[in-house]
Amino acid sequence: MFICKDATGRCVVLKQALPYVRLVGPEWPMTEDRARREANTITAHTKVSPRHVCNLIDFDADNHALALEDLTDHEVLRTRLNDGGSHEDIFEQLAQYVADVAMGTSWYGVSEEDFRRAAAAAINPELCNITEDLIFTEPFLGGGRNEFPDSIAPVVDRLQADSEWIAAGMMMRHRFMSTQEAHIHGDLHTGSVFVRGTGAALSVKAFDSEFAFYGPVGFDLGLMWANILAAAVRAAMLGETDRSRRLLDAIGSSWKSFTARMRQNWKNRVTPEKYPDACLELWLAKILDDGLGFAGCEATRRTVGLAKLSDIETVPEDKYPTAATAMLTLGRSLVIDRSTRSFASYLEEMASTLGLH
Ligand code: SR1
Repeated sequence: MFICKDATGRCVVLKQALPYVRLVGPEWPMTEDRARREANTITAHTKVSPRHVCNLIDFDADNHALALEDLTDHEVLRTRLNDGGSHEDIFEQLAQYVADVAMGTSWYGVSEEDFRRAAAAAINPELCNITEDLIFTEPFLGGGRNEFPDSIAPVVDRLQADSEWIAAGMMMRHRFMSTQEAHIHGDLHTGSVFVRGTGAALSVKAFDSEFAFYGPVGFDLGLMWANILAAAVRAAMLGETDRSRRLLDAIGSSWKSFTARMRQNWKNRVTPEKYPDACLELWLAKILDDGLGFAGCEATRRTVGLAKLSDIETVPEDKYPTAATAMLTLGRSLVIDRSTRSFASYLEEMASTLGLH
């Protein structure tokens, strides 16, 4: 990333894809074509959700570089949450972004032929492969890049000996790999969102969409929910019980915001003669089921796998085992029990696990 300013103070941010995974280094080579895929995603998302996307100013294909809108007056959402800042309306707005992308890039938002062409152009095998390994394979089956302290090893060992949980996780993996609903962001955690201000001045912008592809809409919601959960766990560990409760409430209110926006967007579907209103309700039920399951996978992965969360990693040392165990216990419930449980019961379980009653 390069922040480039001219003498008058005008600024663009240049983001260049390296030929390897930045988090790990040159020993993990990675296609630079991910820059082009990210540029395409920003262009597609800007069409349907201009308010919630970091704008693309230009793309240099030869150098795999994006010129992006200057958002240096924003902060990363995770940083704000870790510092105890306001989350009011942020997740509700992110849910609107997910809904606008879900409807605007799906079979319902474009012609079937256009959908197929766009989905083919957005294929992202290498980055999907990272997600499949890091979120769906290694945390469930063990090994790979997993790493966690001895203090939680007994909990992880128990999970990885739990055949019911493993089977349910592998079904989430399969769902991720085989579902082509819309051009999803693909990595919508709180480190992929810039925010500025509060109230009427709030600005919320998703960025870093290099993992985007045509996949299950519930994946974006699920990642967001697991990351809200991590922020709530952190707040509870710091003794901020009211704040923790309000963060958990944001999971419920983001779902409300998502469904309200989907119902609004549904009125503009391109082929209403094919899709009666009942189709939307069935789709929403599927998205919720997926979202909860993916949230469970993300909660687990961010606790035992590569790319952990500062929310959890930086709680006071004596609270870490409780925080990590809460992520793992709730992660397990979200993955295995969905067919027999209501959304409300999950929110209840999260609150009681964090001692918020
Ligand atoms: C190797 S990249 C590790 C993680 O960082 C990204 O933000 C994705 O979540 C990915 O899984």
